[in-house]
Amino acid sequence: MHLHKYEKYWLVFGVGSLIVFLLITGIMAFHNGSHPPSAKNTINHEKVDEIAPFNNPGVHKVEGKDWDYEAVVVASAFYYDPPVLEVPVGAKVKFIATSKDVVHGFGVAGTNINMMLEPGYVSEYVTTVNKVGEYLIVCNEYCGAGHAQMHSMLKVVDPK
Ligand SMILES: [Cu+2]
Repeated sequence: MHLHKYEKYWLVFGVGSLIVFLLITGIMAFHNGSHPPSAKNTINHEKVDEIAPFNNPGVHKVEGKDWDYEAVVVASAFYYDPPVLEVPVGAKVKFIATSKDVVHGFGVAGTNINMMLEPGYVSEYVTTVNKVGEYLIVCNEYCGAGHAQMHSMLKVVDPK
């Protein structure tokens, strides 16, 4: 079979991109531990307010874990509880979030924090935010009429 020179280039480019994308996905999943919400961590979405840790949303200092703070967030149409999260710069933070009604997003602009919050499931992400500033948290999953107004704020502060 004869392949034109440019056709070969495109084939190499296409297969090469596929391999690169699979490598990125593999590294993100197995090395950086970035996973979609696991079916193992479920919650009764009608009783979110009564179930720990969601009965006490906000940022909490924790001891004896691989992270320093837990930021607990409850999303519902069309707001986040709490409306503002404040964490010290450089701290390792575990974001723990869920939804009380429909699918919401939890995207922190300017960082790599981006989770889908599904009713009945708990989404978690551990990261360190190394830059002081105010980061807009937006809902990036269309959730209804108030979707565009659904946002909150992550404040990364210097404790000194
Ligand atoms: Cu939304």
